[in-house]
Amino acid sequence: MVVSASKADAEDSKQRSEGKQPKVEILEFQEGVGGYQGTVDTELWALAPTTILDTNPNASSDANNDGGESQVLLRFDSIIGAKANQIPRNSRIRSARLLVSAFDQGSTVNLHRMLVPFSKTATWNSVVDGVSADDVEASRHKDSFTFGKIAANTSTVVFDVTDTVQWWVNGHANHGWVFLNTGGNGWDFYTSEFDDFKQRPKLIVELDRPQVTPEKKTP
Ligand SMILES: [Ca+2]
Ligand SMILES: [Ca+2]
Ligand SMILES: [Ca+2]
Repeated sequence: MVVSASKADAEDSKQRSEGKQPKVEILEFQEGVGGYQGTVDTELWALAPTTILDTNPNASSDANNDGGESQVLLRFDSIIGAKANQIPRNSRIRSARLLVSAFDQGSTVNLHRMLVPFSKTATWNSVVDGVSADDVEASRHKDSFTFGKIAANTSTVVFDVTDTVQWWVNGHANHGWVFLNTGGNGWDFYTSEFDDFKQRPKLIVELDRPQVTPEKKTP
């Protein structure tokens, strides 16, 4: 593993020195803005275990939402590819930030990378008792977390998701994230169905788009 990794690094830097200077670029993904459509976000609630909550304009993560846990799933589809407004494979991700517009103060919420697919119709039961951060359904590792205290009115909360976006660009499947609340004070934000486009979840990615031809696939 170490040998192949360092070999890949060597090839990478060789390619970079031979190629042109990479161009820094910023791509933004927000439902209904700039033609982007591909956000999937929904709440799973243990007390409404078969109810599809995808079309709600807001979602809550809460370890104790009236007696049952609420979790939020969020994914941006079609963000990686060869089109001009997509992140090309082999890009270097300088930074990736997930912004959500929160409107309710809550307990600390952790953001975990999802490891299995989910659909718009996901429910608490369809993913079998909600999502567990067990390295099977979602990563144990937290990408980022909230600090709980936000203003009572709407407030943008930023999550650093650089490592996860780089992981996807490197070839792993993008299954989005799950927001898991550590306590019983629900933390709510606006979803991609919210009327005001500006308050919908937004992914901002700063990247180096390689200007060289993609390297040959290794067998
Ligand atoms: Ca939704
Ligand atoms: Ca589960
Ligand atoms: Ca609250």
